[in-house]
Amino acid sequence: MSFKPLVLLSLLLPGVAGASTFMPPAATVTAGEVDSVYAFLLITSLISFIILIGGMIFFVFKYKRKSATDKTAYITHDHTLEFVWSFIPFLIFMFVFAWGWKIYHDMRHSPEGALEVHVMAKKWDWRFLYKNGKEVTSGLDDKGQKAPATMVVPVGKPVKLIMASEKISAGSTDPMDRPVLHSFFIPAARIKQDVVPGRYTTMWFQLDQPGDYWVFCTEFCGSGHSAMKARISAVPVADFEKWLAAEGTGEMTLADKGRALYSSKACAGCHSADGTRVVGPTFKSAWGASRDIEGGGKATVDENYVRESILNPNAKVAAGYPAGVMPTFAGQLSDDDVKALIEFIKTLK
Ligand code: HEC
Ligand SMILES: [Cu+2]
Repeated sequence: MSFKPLVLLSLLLPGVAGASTFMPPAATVTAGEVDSVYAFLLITSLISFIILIGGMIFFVFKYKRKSATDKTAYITHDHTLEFVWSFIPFLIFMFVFAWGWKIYHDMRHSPEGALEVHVMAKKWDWRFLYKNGKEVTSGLDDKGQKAPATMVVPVGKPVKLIMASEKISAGSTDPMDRPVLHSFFIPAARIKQDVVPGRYTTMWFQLDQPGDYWVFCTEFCGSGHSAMKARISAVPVADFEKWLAAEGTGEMTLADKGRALYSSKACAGCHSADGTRVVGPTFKSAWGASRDIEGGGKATVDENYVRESILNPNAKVAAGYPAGVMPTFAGQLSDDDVKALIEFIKTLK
C-alpha cells in the first residue's frame, strides 16, 4: 500500500490542530469555544474518514477475487456490530449537538448590563450610534483614502449591538435606494449576524484583549460589498469613557431626543410616562414587559415590538386598548427617531 494519502493527511493536520488556520487569533471566550468545537468536528471527521476509506481500501485488496470460481461467503448480519457502529456515532452526534447548543445559547444571550451600541448598515458602509448621541461614520484618512468607521469599545466588557439596515440617504424616495440584507461579521470573535431590512437584530461580544479588529459584511449585498468594512477598537475602560465623552458627541443623548419627540409628536397625549392610563398603555415600566395581544398571543416589549407599534400600530394591538386609534408614524419618523424613542422608553424603568 502506498503511503501517499497519509503524507497528504499529515499536511492537513497542523490546520486541524490550530482549527483556525484561515482565521485571526480568537479574541473572545466564545471564539475559543467555536474553535474547539470546530477542531473536534474536523478531527473526528478525519478519524472517521481514515477508518472508512482506509477500511474500504484494505478490504478491496484483502477480499479480491482470487480465481474465477472463488465464491463470496454467505454473510447476513451481525447485531452487535451493527449496534456498535450506529450507537457510537449517535453518542458523538448528541455530544456535538449539546456542545454546540451551549455555545449557541451563550452567543444569543447577552449578559445583563452590556453596553448597547446601535449599528446601521447601508449600501455600502457601517455607522455606529452610541446612547449618548455620539455617532461614528467612515471618513477619509490623511492620504484621502477611505477610512472605515471605527467602533470603540471597552476591553473586557460585554457589548450588545442593535442592528438595522437602512437606505443610503435617509429621506430618499429612489426605489433603488432601499435597505438590503447585510451581515455583521467579526472574524476574531467568530460571530456573525444578518442585518435585515425592516427589523432589528442583535448580537453581543466581549473582547478580552485590547486591539483593533476587522468587521466585514458577510452577506453579498451588491457591487460595493467587498469594500463594506469597519473596525472595532478595544481599549481600556478609562480610555473608552474619555473617547465617548470627547468631541463628536451628539448635542443630545438618544433618550433625550426620544423624550423631545415624545412631546413634539404628541405621543404624550395618549401614552403617559408616569404610569397613569390615558388612551394607550403607559410607557412607565413598559420596557421588557410581556403584553397580551388582542386576538391571542403574547409579545415582549423590545426593540422590534416598539418599532412595529410605531410604524404599524395595528399589527399587534395591546389587549384592553382600542385598535385603530393610534395613527401610524411611518414616513413621519426617521429610523434614528424610532431608535431615540426606543431609548427613551428604555429609561422609563
Ligand atoms: C391617538 C392616540 C395615540 C397616539 C398619538 C400615539 N399612540 Fe401609541 N398607542 C395608542 C393605543 C390606543 C395603543 C394600544 C393599541 C395598539 O397597540 O395599537 C398604542 C400602542 C403603542 C405601543 C405599544 C405599547 C405597549 O405597551 O404595548 C407603543 C410602543 C406606542 N403606542 C408608541 C407610540 C409612540 C412612540 C407614539 C408617538 C410617536 C405614539 N404611540 C402615539 C394610542 C396612541
Ligand atoms: Cu453589506
